[in-house]
Amino acid sequence: MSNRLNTPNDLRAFWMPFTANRQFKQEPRLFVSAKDMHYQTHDGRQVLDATAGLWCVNAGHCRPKITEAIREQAGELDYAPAFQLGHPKAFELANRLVDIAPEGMNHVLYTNSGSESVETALKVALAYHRVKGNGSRTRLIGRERGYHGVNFGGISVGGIVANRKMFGTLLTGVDHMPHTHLPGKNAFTRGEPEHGGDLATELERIVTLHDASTIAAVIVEPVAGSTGVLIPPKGYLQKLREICTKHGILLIFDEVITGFGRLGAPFAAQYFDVTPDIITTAKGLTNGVIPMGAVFVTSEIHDAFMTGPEHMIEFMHGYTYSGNPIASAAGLATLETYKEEGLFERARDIAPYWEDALHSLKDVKNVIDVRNIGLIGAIELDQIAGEPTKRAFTAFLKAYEDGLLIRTTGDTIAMSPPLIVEKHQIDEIVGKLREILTNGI
Ligand code: PXG
Repeated sequence: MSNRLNTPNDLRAFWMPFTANRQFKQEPRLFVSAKDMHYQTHDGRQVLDATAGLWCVNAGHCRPKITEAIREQAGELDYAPAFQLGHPKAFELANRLVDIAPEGMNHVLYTNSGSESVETALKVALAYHRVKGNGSRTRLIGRERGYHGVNFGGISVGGIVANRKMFGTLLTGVDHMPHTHLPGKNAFTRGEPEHGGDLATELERIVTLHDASTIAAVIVEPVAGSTGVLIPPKGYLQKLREICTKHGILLIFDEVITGFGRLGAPFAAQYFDVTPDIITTAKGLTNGVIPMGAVFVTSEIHDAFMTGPEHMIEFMHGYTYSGNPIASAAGLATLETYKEEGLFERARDIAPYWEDALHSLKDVKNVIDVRNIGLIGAIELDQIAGEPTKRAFTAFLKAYEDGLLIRTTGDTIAMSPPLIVEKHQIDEIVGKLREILTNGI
């Protein structure tokens, strides 16, 4: 294509997601290609990706096996109807997914995003109780500062005020546990914080208030990502599991960012050795390359639906693109890449180096906390008085100019590099951050 432009001639038509549109359009930041750990910008610069895109490109960019699988699938079977028909790769992928899932999570429903995985999980939970004859279990419990995507169920159980306040009354019958962020006690903790495990007992209080017979499910991110990386205090997730089991409440782990090796195990459930009843995933499932999500459920949940006449649809839910052939091919090639290159183990092995490197920033100006787990890290900055988010956003812009991609949320810098990151690249990330935070903002 001879007249291909690297810079579109007009940026106005695209109303960009979760973006300061006016700022962006004055100073656009466009990526035009990527390879392994780097993006290339429209003005010809290399940018080191410390965020795996948006927490999704776990195997690094433009990996040959995944690219080739997509190319081949697009030429062989482009689309197959998802309802009452199928194609082999969707089944094959489900089997490979179940192989790496926690024991007992033997069934998978497909979606196209993390947000849809959350909606699907909440609907499965409600319907499960109903088919079991417990139709009074309709309440959903989330957590303050939780992020579960942007659809109505997700923002209802979510706890990020800015994502909720514009959109009316949301779902009814939702309650929230307190978040677990205790900076006064846990600042600069390496890994799981000591303090705050007892906050799980707040769930008991909520159960007492509403009565267990009205509660369908509790949903949490094992590690809360979008709100600025909140790592579960020691014992917290185990305690949530105990309380849910005791009261017959389903426990949903939203593993959209923790899934597929981010913590050095396939899922956070295995990392923390806590098995929920439902796991939501997306992002790393296809290396972020083709939109796809998957919701894992136990046999107990799946089998509860398999009753009634066999010609009847058991669960009235699904998407046109559930298990889309090209997404399935991308998913299979992604799982093969993770396996062949031992990327989950790699993440586990390099995590201590990552931890040391991040915590070396402890004494840098305006750094008020450093948090880390697996290949996730956060650096919280002191807010500029009266101008929340500005310090971190300035750091983001400076880093981009300096060839480093970071994410910011509030005044926290969040990072989650691809699992192929090398030690010298970790040094580069931390070196650039030190320079920016010391001299740039
Ligand atoms: N659940 C969780 C836990 C997530 O982190 C979603 C659901 C929604 O996924 P979709 O695919 O619908 O966007 C997410 C998404 C960030 C960031 O920088 C995080 C997400 C998305 C974009 C940016 O924190 N998480």
